[in-house]
Amino acid sequence: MRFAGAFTWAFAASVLGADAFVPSGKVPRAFTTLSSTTVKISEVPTTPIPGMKPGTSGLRKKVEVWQGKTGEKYYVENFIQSLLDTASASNGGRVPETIIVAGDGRYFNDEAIQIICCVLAANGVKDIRVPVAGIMSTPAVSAAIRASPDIKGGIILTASHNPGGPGEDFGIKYNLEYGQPAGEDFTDELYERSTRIQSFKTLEGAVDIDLNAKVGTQIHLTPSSVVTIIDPFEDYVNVLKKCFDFPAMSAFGKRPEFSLLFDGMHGAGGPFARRVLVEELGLDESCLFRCNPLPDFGKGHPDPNLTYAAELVKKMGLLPDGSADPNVDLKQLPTLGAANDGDGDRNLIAGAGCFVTPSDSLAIICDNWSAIPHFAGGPKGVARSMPSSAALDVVAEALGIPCFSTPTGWKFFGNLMSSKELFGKTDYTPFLCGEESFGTGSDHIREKDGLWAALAWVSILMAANKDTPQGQPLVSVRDIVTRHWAKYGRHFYCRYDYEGVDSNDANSVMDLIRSEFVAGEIADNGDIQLVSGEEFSYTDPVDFSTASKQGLILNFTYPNGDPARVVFRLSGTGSAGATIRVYLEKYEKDIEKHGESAPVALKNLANRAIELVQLQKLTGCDAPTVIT
Ligand code: VG1
Ligand code: CO
Repeated sequence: MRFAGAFTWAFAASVLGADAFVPSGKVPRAFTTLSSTTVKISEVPTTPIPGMKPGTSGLRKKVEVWQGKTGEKYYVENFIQSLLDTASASNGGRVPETIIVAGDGRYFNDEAIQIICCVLAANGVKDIRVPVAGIMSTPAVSAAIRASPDIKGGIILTASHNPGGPGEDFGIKYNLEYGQPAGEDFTDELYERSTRIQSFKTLEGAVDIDLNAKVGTQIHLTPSSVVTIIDPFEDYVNVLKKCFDFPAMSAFGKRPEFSLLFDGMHGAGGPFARRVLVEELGLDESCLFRCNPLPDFGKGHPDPNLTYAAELVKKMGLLPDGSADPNVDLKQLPTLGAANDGDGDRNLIAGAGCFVTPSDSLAIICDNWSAIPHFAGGPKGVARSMPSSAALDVVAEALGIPCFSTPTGWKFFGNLMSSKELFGKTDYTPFLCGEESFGTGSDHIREKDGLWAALAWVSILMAANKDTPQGQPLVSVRDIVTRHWAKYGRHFYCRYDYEGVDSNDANSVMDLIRSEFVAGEIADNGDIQLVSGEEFSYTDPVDFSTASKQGLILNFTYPNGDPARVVFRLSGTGSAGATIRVYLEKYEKDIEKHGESAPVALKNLANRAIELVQLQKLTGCDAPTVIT
C-alpha cells in the first residue's frame, strides 16, 4: 500500500477551519525528521492513456478519471511521470531538484499529493515542499516559487473554477521556475510523452506523509528525497506587502464608513484572505464569507461571476444581471465586495449596488495606478486577453504606454512580464494585465491574483477618499466607475456561455463562422451590420512563438455608426463536452446612456450574432447557461 494511513480530505477541511492557520512566524518550527518504513523504488509498467492534453490552464478531468475508477489505472502516475520527464528534458536531462506540490483542497487533493510525492521521490526529486494541509492558492504557489531560487517548478492540484467533489472535476497545473504557468511548448511535449509512456517510477511500501505536521517537519521518503512541510503564507504575504501600503490600508479599514465582504467560495483563497484582511489589516472577522476550504466547495460552483457568486451578488444589492436592485438601501451594504474562485486566482469586484465588470476593473486599476505603490511611476506596459473589452486600451492610450492583446490564458502574459528579466529585452514592468474571465494581476507574481485585485480596489477607494471627512459618506465604487465611464466612455460588455454542448455541434458553429464570415464574402445589410470577420492568432512579441485559432471575431456597426464586436471561442478548461463562449462588446460615448444594464444594452447584438452563426439550430441550445 503506497500511502497506508494517509491523511484524508475530511481532516484537511477541519484543519482549515476557523483557527487552523496560525500566522507564519508564530508557528513553532518543528524540524522533526520522520522516516517512512522500508520503501523501495519500483518501475511499474504502464500503457499510454489518451486525452492527457492540458488546455487553457492545466489538465482537467472528472475526479473518477484521476482516481483510476473509469478503467484507466495509474492516471495520476502517468501524467506526473510525463510531466517530470518533460521538466527534466528542459533541464538538460536532469530531474528538477526542488518542486512544490500544493492544491486547492478539493476532493482527492490529499490522496493525489501522496501519489505525486511518491512518483517525484522515486524519480530522484530531492526536495519536495508541501504546504500545511496540502492547501495553497495558485497565486501563493507562484509567489513561493519566485521567492526561492531553489524551487524549479510547482505542481498545483486544482480544476480552478470548476466544481469539486465526487462526480466533479480535479485537475493539475504546472508552473515553471519563475512562477509562470507552463507554456504550450511544455504542455505539448508533456502530451506527446503521455502518448508513448511505458512505465513510471514510484515507491513501494508504507509511505505516509502527515500533511498536518508542523511547518518545518521533514519526512524522508528515500535516503535522498525529503518532503518538507512549509508555511503557505509567508512568501505571498511578503509580496503583497511590497505591492500595497498595509499600514495605510489598515487605518482606512478602521473607518466606520468602510466595510468589506470577501467571499472565498470555500476555495483555497479563503485562508489567505483571513491572513491578510483579518490578521494583517485588522478587519473584523465578519468580513469573511465562506473562507473555509471545503473539498466540494459546499456543493457550489467556485466561479466568481454573476451566476455562481449569486449570494455575494445579492448581498451587494445587485440583481442577477448585475444591475442595482432598486428595492435595497445601498447605505446598509458593504462598501466593497470581492470573491475568489477555487484556487484563489480569480476575482469578482462589486460595490454597493454596482457590479464592476472585470474588463472595467482592469481599466480602472490602470487609470488609478497612483493609488497602488507597486505601480510607482506608472505601469510601463499593460495587456489583456483578446476577448476582454477595449476599456484598458483607451486608458493605455491616454497614458501613452503599450497595450498588448494576447490569447486567452495567463501563460501568454508571462513573457511580457519577464521580457527584461529573462530575455534582456524591453522592460514592461511594472506591468498590469487581466482577462474578462475575472482574472486580474501584475508582475508581482506570474499568475492572476484574486486577493491582489481586492486589495487594489481597497487602495483605489482609500485614495479616492483621502479628503473625505470622517463621518461623511465615502466616494463609492459606483462613483469611481461612473466617473471612469464619463471620462473614457463605456465599453458595454457581457459574456454568454453555452455549457455542456456536444463537441461536434460546437465545432460546426466555429466552422460555419470560419467558412462564411472569415473566409467568405460578407454582404450584410442587417440593422446591426456585420462588417468583417477574422480569426485571432498571436505572435509573442518577446520570443516570437505563435498561437493560432485563438478566437473568431465578428465586427459590427450600429446604424448610428457605433462599433461593436462579438467573439466566439471554445473553452479550454472543461472536463467533458464543449462550452461555447460568446463575448459581446459595444462602445458608448454618450454619458446619458451609461446607466443601462449591460445585458439589456447588448441584447440586440447578441440576438443578431447568435442568429447569424445559427447557434440554436446547430447546437439545440435555446439559451446560455451563464450570462456574466
Ligand atoms: C478560462 C478563461 C480564461 C482563464 C482560464 C483559466 O479559460 O476564459 O480567461 O485564463 O479559464 O482560469 P477557457 O479556455 O475555459 O475560456 V482558472 O482560474 O480556471 O485557472
Ligand atoms: Co482559478
